[in-house]
Amino acid sequence: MKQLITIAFVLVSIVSFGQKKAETTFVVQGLCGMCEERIESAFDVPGVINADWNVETKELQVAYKTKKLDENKLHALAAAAGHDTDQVKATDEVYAGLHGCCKYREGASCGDHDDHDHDDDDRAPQP
Ligand SMILES: [Cu+2]
Repeated sequence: MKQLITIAFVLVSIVSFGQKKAETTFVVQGLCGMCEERIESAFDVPGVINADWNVETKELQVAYKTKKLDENKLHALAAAAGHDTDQVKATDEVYAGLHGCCKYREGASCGDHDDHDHDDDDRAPQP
């Protein structure tokens, strides 16, 4: 019985020791599937466990290791890719490099029409 308690205690310690992860959700401006890909690949860095941006709500959900990253850095990652967050704005230079239909500041719209020609979801080679 005593042994069992010891084992349980050790397990709890291991679990809480491993909990150097955190999850956060914040708003990242963007418009379409291209934005989603751009935003999520911006979070393809060491320390990020998972990043998921929702085109409808503009909310980015990030699971990250607190040892490597903090919330400020996460906001900076989105801004570096050209997407404003509620805390950090992208520089005009980076923003200018976005695809025309991704210019969220001007209220551009990508998804509203069916014939948009940047359907790179499957990364098919362009002729
Ligand atoms: Cu876009």
